[in-house]
Amino acid sequence: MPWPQVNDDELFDIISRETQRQNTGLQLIASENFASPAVLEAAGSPLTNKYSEGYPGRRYYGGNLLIDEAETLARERVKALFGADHANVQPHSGANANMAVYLALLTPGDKVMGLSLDHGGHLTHGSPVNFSGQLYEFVSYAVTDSDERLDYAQIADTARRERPKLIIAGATAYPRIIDPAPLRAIADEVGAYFLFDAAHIAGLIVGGVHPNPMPYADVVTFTTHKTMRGPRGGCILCTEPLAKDIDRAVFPGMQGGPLEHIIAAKAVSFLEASTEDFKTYASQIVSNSAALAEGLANEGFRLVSGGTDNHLMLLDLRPFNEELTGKIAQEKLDAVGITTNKNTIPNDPRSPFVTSGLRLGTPAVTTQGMKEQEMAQIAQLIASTLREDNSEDNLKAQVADLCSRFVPYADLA
Ligand code: DSN
Repeated sequence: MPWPQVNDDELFDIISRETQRQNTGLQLIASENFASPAVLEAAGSPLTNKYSEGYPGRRYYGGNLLIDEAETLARERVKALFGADHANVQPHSGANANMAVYLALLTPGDKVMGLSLDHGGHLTHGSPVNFSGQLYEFVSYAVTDSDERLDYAQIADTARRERPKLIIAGATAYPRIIDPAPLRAIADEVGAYFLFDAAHIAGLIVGGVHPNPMPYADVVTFTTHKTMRGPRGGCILCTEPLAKDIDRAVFPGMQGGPLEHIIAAKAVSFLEASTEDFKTYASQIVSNSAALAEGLANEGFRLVSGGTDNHLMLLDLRPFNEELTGKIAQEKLDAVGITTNKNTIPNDPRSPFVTSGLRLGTPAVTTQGMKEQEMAQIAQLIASTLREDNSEDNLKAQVADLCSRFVPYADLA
């Protein structure tokens, strides 16, 4: 086989160093995880070579018999996980999934309600710098000033006043359970569609620790790489009457050839998510999150909304140190091998590039096998790093020592 005779040492060295970084540091970004070796294998398979525009049984190219089998497997598995009528597994990302839903259900200019970005929502829920905020008339709802949680009565009032065509639930930085039942009732009352964006919590839903929105929502979107622990990508689930419109919106509406290697990897992750082990995993994510939050509260951080009942928490850094911004905290933690992200908190006086908050999540460390005991240690390491009461070298060594007992990709190192 006349493969190119070049050794791309330059690029593979970068991959090797990134794998090493993931193996040796603490990955606390709430939207990240470690995909299993089987997921990585499918994602790196020759399915990447195939063009398959269309859907199983209706493709624009020949040679898709086996691709059809793989995509059908992915669709059937995810439908069973959520009890959905219909699944589209082709969206390349969560943003694409949401874009396809808007294309299917809305006309530009239509009114939509979503959680505002600076209260924990997502760019595609109407941010003015995103297509969503530019093409549709978004009306934002917010968390309350008193308890920093969603207030369904307040959302209902806004919906009655604004009469949106679509109500979106879901968030990227909201540490509490989102109850789909009252949102369905609100949507019914005002005659709106109801989209639940489960990007962050899909794995918690499938693992049985958060309510399944599928029986309530017209459409559920999610990403496959967060708590779901699959490859990077998106997915749309919907009721039967919307199936054709959703499929048409994804292809040919906004995407061309699907990434069938990634769809195969999604199928693998959906099988993994159907096991009893995954239920244990999902429940441990939440227990770890609670333990980490408690440890951090004991160290003097304020938890937005007072705590967490999912995989993430949002720290208000100001009570710990008035001068400490999210940006500085992220940089200090990076320096010792603890990866986090700065995040605005509700009503943050600082800009999104600086912030007064830090977002932390436990999906990745839970995949590694860490438990409550390790969460207590991580809370101390974070506090010590940000208090600067220990040398950077010493903290780095403690992080490395902890991670050496829970290496995710020992075979890839
Ligand atoms: N970037 C994702 C997150 O970190 O939550 C949202 O798209």
